[in-house]
Amino acid sequence: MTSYPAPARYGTSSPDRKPDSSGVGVRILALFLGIAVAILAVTAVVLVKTADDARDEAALAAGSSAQNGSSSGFQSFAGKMGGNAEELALARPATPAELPPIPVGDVVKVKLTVKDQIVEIAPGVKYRIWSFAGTGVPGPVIHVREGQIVEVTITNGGSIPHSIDFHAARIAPNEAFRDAMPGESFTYRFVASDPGVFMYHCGTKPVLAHIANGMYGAIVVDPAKPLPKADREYVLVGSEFYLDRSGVDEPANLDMTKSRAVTPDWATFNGYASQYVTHPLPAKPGETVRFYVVAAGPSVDVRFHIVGTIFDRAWPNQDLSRFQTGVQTVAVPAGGGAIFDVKIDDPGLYPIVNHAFAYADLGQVGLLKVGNPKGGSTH
Ligand SMILES: [Cu+2]
Repeated sequence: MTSYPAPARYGTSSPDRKPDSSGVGVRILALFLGIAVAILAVTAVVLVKTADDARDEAALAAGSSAQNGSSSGFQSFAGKMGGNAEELALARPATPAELPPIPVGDVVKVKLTVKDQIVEIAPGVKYRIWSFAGTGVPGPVIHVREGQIVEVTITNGGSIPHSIDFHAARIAPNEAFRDAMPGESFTYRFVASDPGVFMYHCGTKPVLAHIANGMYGAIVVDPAKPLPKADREYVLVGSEFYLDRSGVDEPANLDMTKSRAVTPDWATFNGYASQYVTHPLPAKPGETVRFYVVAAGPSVDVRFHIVGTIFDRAWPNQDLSRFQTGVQTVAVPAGGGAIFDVKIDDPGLYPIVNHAFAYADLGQVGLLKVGNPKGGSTH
């Protein structure tokens, strides 16, 4: 049987090892160790300092993000309003959200004269838009019935080429959606063959800029076989804005870099941040309220949700062949539309939000005021 020698214990000197007879060696070793420790200590201090700086920067960014709604590194003007923001918001009448009636006749004539305009998109925040009809942003809501002919005349009263692309049309876009030069006017027709709620917008390059500058709107095509009866019908067009300055002292223009990075300063329903918080959309208890929602973007979806209730019916992507029931939130994609029915019995203030809350925070929020409730809203 072979036996192995027990291993030398740690710290005990092996009898084979030459005892360190030179005290000088020990001292040199100690010196080196000392220097190494000092270097490590200095490095540690530097690292801690760097980490602190990074943490400070992160905190700063987070702080400005909370205030400005962006941590992208772009300068954000989110939340920067005129001094008397509350008064300004109250004094400005809300953009009408009610669905307008359907014009009679087989042909519905839609005449749009594009115009450069300065509008307010939030209290005291001015922005230079390219307006589809000289009536601000979004363009007018168009309401027709399935089977009607829509005759569109676009007149370009602006300073650069523009066009109009209807998502409700089945038509060769190179003809119908072509550019109208400044001063030019032309007409095309399409049959409203597909019911639902659709976006229309300028399709001139760069489309991102033309949509970001306010060239969009909604067209509602009622189905030939009507939807279940609704007591009230509202149209909400979601969109976001990218500002090159605050817009408080002088009107802002589009910041194309921010729009490419999808770092908006403001998000709205019907072109003005939080306008239906200041001026809630009314309903009576027990009424069926229908919402036609379009996400115009240019790039942000609307995750449509009403706080405190559940949609009784939802037609995602305006597929009217069926509806979903008991739905909490539906994503309306940028460039898409959806229809929602809600019936609320209890009086109260029910927040209407983009449940991607970054955008609610930037102004894509409103209130449905059912009855005459007491107290303020929660969101
Ligand atoms: Cu345009």
